[in-house]
Amino acid sequence: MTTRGQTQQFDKALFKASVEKHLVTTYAKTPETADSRSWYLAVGKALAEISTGSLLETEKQLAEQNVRSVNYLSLEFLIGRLTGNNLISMGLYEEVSAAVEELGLNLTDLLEEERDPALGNGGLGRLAACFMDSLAAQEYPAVGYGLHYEYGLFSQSFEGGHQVEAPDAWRGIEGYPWEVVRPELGQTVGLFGSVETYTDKAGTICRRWVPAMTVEGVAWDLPIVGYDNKSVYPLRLWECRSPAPFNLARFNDGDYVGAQYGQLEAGNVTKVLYPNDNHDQGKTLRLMQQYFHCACSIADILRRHFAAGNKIEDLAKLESIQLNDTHPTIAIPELMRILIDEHKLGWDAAWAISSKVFAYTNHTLLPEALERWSESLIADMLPRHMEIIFEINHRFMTLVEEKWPGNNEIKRKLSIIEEGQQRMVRMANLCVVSTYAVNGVAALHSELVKRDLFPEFNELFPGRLHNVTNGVTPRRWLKFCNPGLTELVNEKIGTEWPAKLDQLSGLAKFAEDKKFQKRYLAVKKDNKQRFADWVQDNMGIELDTNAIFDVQIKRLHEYKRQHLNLLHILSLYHRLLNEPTFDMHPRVFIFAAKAAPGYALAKDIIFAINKVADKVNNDPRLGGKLKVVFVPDYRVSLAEIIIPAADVSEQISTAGLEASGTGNMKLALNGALTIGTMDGANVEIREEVGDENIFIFGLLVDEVLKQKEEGHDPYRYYHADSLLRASLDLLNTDEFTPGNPGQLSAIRQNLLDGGDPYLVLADFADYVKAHEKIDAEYRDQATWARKTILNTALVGKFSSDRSIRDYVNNIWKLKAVSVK
Ligand code: 7GP
Repeated sequence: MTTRGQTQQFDKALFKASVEKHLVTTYAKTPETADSRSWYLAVGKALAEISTGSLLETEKQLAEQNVRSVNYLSLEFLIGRLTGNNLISMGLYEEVSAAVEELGLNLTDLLEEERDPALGNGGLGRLAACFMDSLAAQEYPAVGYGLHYEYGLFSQSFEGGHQVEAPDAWRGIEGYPWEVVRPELGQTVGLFGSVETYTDKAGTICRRWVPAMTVEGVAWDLPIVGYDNKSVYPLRLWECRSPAPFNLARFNDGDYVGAQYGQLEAGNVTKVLYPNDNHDQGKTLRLMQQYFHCACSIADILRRHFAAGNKIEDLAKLESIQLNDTHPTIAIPELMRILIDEHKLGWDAAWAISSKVFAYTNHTLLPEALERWSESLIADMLPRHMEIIFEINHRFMTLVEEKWPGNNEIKRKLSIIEEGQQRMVRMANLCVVSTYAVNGVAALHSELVKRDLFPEFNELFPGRLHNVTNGVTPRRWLKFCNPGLTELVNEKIGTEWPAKLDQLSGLAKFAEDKKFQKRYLAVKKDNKQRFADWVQDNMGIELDTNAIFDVQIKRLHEYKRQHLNLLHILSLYHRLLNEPTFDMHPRVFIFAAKAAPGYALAKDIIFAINKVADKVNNDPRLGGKLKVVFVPDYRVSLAEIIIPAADVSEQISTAGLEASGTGNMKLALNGALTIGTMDGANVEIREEVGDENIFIFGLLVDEVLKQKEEGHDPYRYYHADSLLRASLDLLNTDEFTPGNPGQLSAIRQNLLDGGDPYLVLADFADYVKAHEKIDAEYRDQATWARKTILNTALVGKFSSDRSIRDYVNNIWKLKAVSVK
C-alpha cells in the first residue's frame, strides 16, 4: 500500500464510527433502516471529512508560502463520480473496502449508488477534470473555478428509438456528500445599469459602473485529491442566489409576486448547464452565467492575493488565469475594470498586469462554435465592460495600422468588433489580443490555429501561439476503470506507472510473449464480459464476447461522423444478405452519445442507429454476425465500463475538424486499436504506436480543403460505388421501420442533396477497406494481441500529467509545492 499520510492515519474503527454517525445525524437513518444509497452517502461524507481537512491545510500552507498558482476557469468540469477515484488517490481503497465490509456492505455496490456529477458536455469539460487531477497529483498549485449548476447535462433515454431528455438533478435531495459550502467566500455580482463619470478627490475624471441589480455568489468546494500525496485542491463552483429572500418593502405593500420575481431570476442563472457541445447558442442567460462565473472567480483570486499580503502590482507574478475556451473571456474586461475603476491604475499599468495574467486555450475550429456576442447585449448587461472592450479594440487597431498601414481589409478581419447590421464581439479575437499565451490542443490543431484561424495574429504576436497536446488521467482511465489490466501491468513493471505513464513502455518487450499475450487477452475478455453483463441487465441484449467490440462513444455531431459508421454497418448488412461469399468475424457495434436537444439531424442519426439495431439484433438471417448496441445516457461512469471492453476505437472525424479528441487516448490506453482519420491527436497516436498498430484511412486535411474548394459532388460517389449506393438506399426503404418508409431518409437526403458537408461519402470506400483489414487481422489472435499490447505500452505520452507539465513549463511557469 502507499505510504501517504492519510493512509498512515487511517483508523478503521474511527472511520466506521464516522460512517455510522453520518448515517444517523446527517441522513437520519439507522443501520436497520438504511438502504444502499444512504450508506453510500454516509461513507462519502465520512471520506469528505478527511479530504476537507486536507483541503484547508493545503490552502493554509500555500497561502503561507505565497507561491505562484494557476486558476483554471471553465464553464464545465465533467468530473464524473468522485468516491472511487478519491479512494484511489487517498490510498484508502482497500482499507475502506475492508471497513465497509465489517459494516456488512460491499464497496463496489456502494460506489454504484453515486450519481455522476455531469457538469459538462463532453471533451472540453472532461479535459478540465483530468487537468485538475493532474495538477493535484503533481502538486502544482491550482484552483479550479466553475459553476454549481443545479441541473447538469440532461439524462437521456430512448422512446421508440428517439432521444428523450430529462433534467439531471445530480445532487439528489440529500445534496452531494463531497461538496462543502464556503459561506465566508461569498461574492456580490452586479448586472445591467449604467456607467457614470465623476471626479475623484485628486481631481481626476473617472468612470464607474452603477449596476441596476446585484446577485450573490455562493462558493461550493469539491476536493481534488492529489494522487499519492497530501495536497487537496479546491474545485470551486459558484451558485447564484438572490441577495435577499425577497423585497420586504414590496412584500409589505402586498406585491408578493413582484417581490419574488427578483429571486426567481437570480436562481435561474446557475439553474442548468447549456447542453451544447461545439456549438454556440448565444442566449442572454448564458452570457449572464459567463459573467457571473468570471466576476466571482476574479474577485476570489484577488481576495486570495490580498489575503496573502500581496500588492496589486504583483498579480501577474503570482497568478495565471487559464481561460478554457472563450466561455470565460469576459474575465478580461472584468479584471481591467477592477484594476482601473477600483484600484485606480492607469490603462497602461492595468494592461501590463492583465495581459500577463490571462492565457487562452482554443478547443475548436468549427465556425458555429466560435462565440460572438452582440454588442448591444453586452452593452445592456455589462455597460462598463463594453466600453473597455472598445478601448482594447481601439488600441489594437492602432497596432494593426502600424503593421499594415492603410489595409482596411485586415482591420476588418482582425477587429474584435465585427461590423454588420448588428455589431458583434468576437470573443476569440479578444482572447488572442489580451492574453500572453494561446494554445491549441493537439499538434495538428495548433498548426491549423496558426495557419488558418489566426495567421495574422501569429505575425503580430510571434511566440504567443503554442501547442499543448491533450491528455487523460491514468488514475481514472486505467487504474480505476480497468483493475484487471492494472494488476497485470503492476506485475510486469511495478506500481509507479499511474504517476509516470511513460513507464508503460516497459510492457513493449512482452508484446510477443505468448504467455503475456494470453493473459492480456484474458483481461480484455473479462472486461468484455463485464460490459456484456451490463448490456444484458440494462438493455436485454445478449452479446457474444468472441465478437469484435467496435466502439464509438462521444457527443453526436455530424463532424464526428457517426453516420459514416452507420453506413458501414448498413454495408455489412447488405453484404451478409446479398453476397453469398461474404464472410466476416462477428462484430458488435457499440455507440453511446447524447445529441444537443435542438440538433435535429443528430437526433435523426440516433433514431436511425436505434432502428437499425432493432432489426439486425433480431434478424436470424445474419447468423449473429452483426449486433448494434446504442447505450443510453452516455456519461463518465459508463465510459468506465465501455472503454476497457473495446477492441476497436472509432475516431473518424472529417480531417481538420476534431481538435484533439481524448476518448481516442483512453481507448488506446486500454488496448483498443484505433480506426481513424489523420485528425486531432490521432496523428500523434499513430506516431507513438506506429503505423502498423493503427488503421488510418480517409482524406487528409488539405485534401478535404481542396475537395471543398473544387466543389464536392456526393452523387459522383453515389453513382460510382454500388456498395455505397446500396447502403444509402436502405435508408429510403422501410427495412428498419416496417410500414413506415422514409423515416430515415433525412440522413440520406443530407448526404446527397444537402451537399454532404462533412465528406462522409468521400471517405466511405477507404473506411470500408480499413474495416476489412481489421476483420482480417483480428482473426489472427497472436498478431492482434501484439498490437493491442503495444497500444497500451506506447501511449504514455497521453497522460494529462504530461499535458500539465507542458503548460507549467511553457505557459504557467509554476513550481511544485509539496504539502507536508
Ligand atoms: C473539444 C474538442 O472537440 C475535442 O476534440 C477536444 O479533445 C476537447 O475539446 C478537449 O480539448 N471541444 C469541445 O468540447 C467544445 O465544446 C467548443 O468546443 C468550445
